[in-house]
Amino acid sequence: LMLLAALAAPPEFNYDEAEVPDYTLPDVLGDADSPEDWPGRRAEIVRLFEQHVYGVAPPAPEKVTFETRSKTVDAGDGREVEWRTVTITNQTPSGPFTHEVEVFLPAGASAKKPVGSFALIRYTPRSKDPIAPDEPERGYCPWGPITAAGYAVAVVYVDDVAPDDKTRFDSKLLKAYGMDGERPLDGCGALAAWGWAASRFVDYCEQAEDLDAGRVAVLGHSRAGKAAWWAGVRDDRFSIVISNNSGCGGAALSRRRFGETVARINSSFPHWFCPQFDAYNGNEDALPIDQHMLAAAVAPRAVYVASAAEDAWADPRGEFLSLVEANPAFELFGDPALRPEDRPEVGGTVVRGRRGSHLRPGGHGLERFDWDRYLEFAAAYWGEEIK
Ligand code: GTR
Repeated sequence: LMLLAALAAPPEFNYDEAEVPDYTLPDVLGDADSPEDWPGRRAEIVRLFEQHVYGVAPPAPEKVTFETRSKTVDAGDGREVEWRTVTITNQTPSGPFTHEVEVFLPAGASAKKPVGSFALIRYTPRSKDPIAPDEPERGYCPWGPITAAGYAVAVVYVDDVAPDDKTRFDSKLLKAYGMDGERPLDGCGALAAWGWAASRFVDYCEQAEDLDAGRVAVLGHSRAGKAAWWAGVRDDRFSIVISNNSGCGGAALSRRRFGETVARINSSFPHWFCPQFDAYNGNEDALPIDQHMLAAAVAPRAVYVASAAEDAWADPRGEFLSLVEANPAFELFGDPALRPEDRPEVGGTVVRGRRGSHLRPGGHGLERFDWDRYLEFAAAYWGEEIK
């Protein structure tokens, strides 16, 4: 499959490890050398990514309100699950702006026993591929097994926030904030706008009695994985940040130029990043950051990288190396180092302190195998037992 992909790809794409250029990564810690220094360094890293990669997202709304409607659905194993649609209304400079999240909650969730949750960023329009109340084992969102493990899952639809379309991505949220049209160099791209929407789900958890705002993991697949990787850094209320096959502009190191490159992603998806990111097309060594600094900026929270063995376009090795290169930040907090040779075999998992990773057999996707690993990692990190 790798060979086929290599043959099919135009020759400028490299799929040969031997052809990865030598590179030097920017330093993670800067002047920081203690946990006390870290928040300052973290803020610098966030600012660099806003300026050079993702752009500046709108601020958190001054006021946000929620309306919910619920149904009880059958998880297929005799359990009842609450299917709750949350309509989120944000007060913006141009008036109310609404978007929706769908949450599946285990029956035991209550004010006395609030549950942890997974915020799943979903870019496919709901109308095209709705999450169905009669499909508890749905591939990308198996809400049956997730709720059986005692967690909620929230599908954060972002098509109504920033459509995944270069001509319309700014027609909703960014328009509401007067950020549509010609963008400054650090103008907000679609990925950052999607992350903004995921943060509104944490706002909801902060006031919903049956969801624990201290235990929210953020994830997404592929382009939504890139959005989750950045959202989880910006908003430190997320407890666990998960990259599922996020590749270029997500977990993968840009300087490796393996599979998808900065130049390629900017030409295919000019609306995902800020205009300044174009300056690094074919010029990755000039980036003042690389994607490992996002893994680092999650510290001292938990971060997880999931790759798929046949997903060469996303550079599975480069995704794992981001976790490794985040060592200095995690070591500040007493975590053990992760080494390149700790990279899991196909089908394997590695967990070191607050960092975890697996290499799923097969290609690009968010599958049950991935979810089972996330449930295990979350339970271990949150100090719980899987029910
Ligand atoms: C591809 C893109 C990747 C990844 C993927 C996806 O076309 O090159 O960066 O985002 O789409 O989202 O499935």
